[in-house]
Amino acid sequence: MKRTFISLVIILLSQFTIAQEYVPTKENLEARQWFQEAKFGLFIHWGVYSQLGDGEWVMNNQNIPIDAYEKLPSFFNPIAYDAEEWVKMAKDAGMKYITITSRHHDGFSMFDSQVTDYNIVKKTPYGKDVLKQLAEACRKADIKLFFYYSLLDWHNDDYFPRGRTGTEIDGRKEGTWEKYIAFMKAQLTELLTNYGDIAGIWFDGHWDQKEWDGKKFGKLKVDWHYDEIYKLIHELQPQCLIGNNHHIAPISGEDFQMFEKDLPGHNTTGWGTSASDVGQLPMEVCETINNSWGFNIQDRKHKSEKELIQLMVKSAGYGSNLLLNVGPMPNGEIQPEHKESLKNMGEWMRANGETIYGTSQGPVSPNEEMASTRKGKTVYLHLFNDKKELYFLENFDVPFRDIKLYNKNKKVTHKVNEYGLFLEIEKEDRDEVDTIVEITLK
Ligand code: JFZ
Repeated sequence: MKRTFISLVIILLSQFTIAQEYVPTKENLEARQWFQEAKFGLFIHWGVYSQLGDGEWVMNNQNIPIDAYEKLPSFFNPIAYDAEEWVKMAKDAGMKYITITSRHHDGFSMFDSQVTDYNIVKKTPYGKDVLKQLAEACRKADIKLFFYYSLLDWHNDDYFPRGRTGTEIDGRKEGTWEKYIAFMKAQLTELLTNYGDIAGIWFDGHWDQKEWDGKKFGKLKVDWHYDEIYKLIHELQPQCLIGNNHHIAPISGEDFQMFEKDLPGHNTTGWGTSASDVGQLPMEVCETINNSWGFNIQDRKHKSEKELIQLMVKSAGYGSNLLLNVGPMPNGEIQPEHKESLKNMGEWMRANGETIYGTSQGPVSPNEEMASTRKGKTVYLHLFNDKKELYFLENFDVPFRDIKLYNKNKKVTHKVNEYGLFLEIEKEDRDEVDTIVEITLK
């Protein structure tokens, strides 16, 4: 009798710990609110890989052995790196935050770390902490800073069992998983102690430890110890937002959900997040300007200004942010084509940012022709097809007072019937990139 009672208590207690859900602090909830309103950020992929001009996966893609790859830091010397210039570029583009790779899959730490010598201060002729400089520049300019942090590591022997990538890299040894987890915790502690307030940690690489049959993912092979890692982060900096590019539904302890190269719920890449895994957290879409994250000298597929702006507007139409990427060159400069794109986006944002910042998802869900955002009693309808005169908003039944062109004192001719709302946009009023219509609700 006594024994059954004790075991019952044990069972109840253990279930209690399992069921213990993450409760975000007040600071964290405020940070989420800020994030949701920010709408536009700069993603930066920069590392010793940038020198090869073949993207951040070059170690895996070219199967570069450990000892060969280790030569890269020895001549990494970004003499043109100017953190304040990067921050200014982001700010002029209308961006509110920066997310930079602190350590990518190649395992090289772009910051001063005491728990590995494989870092920018110890192994490069440059010898300075680039993140520190960026953190200071961000603080001065009132831009928030996030750190990308790779869970997967092609260089650290303790990343063992290895995942499904980097398997052909020669020179990897077999270490201990628990030591790897301890290493990550120590580095995250450094990142959240030595750089002031950090707005968020952007994890990536979870999927490396999933079984893969060439078509779809199977089950996870390891324990990432997210419970401990997430707890550590929130204890060090409660406001720090945690996101994880795992492409599954949010895990307890996370504060935002990201969508890689896809709008929320559109799994066009095939390995992205499926519609059923879209959660309730603030969202972020991340995308490249050309087709590469890390600097790629052969990639000329730069998206047009129109594509980039429409992508941002569509993201906002889902209530999501857009985190737009640049891959700085090895000297620390950003390629001119991408600087130009950001400059143009900034111009657009200065004129039309009111229809993006601080808005939430509007009543018309985004499609190829349009998107909508909403702020209080105002709906901003964004029309993308300048060849079209008549726009039809199916089932639009939100009572409104007035419909006019944004920033122009001109009413829009419209008609409501049982099918929805029809708008007529004269040719002279159509914009090649985005014709914005303002609907004032009742
Ligand atoms: C990941 C990184 O691998 C990439 O280098 C970049 O940092 C991007 C933002 O995030 O991209 C992925 C993520 C998942 C897969 C492939 C690339 N996947 O599941 O095959």
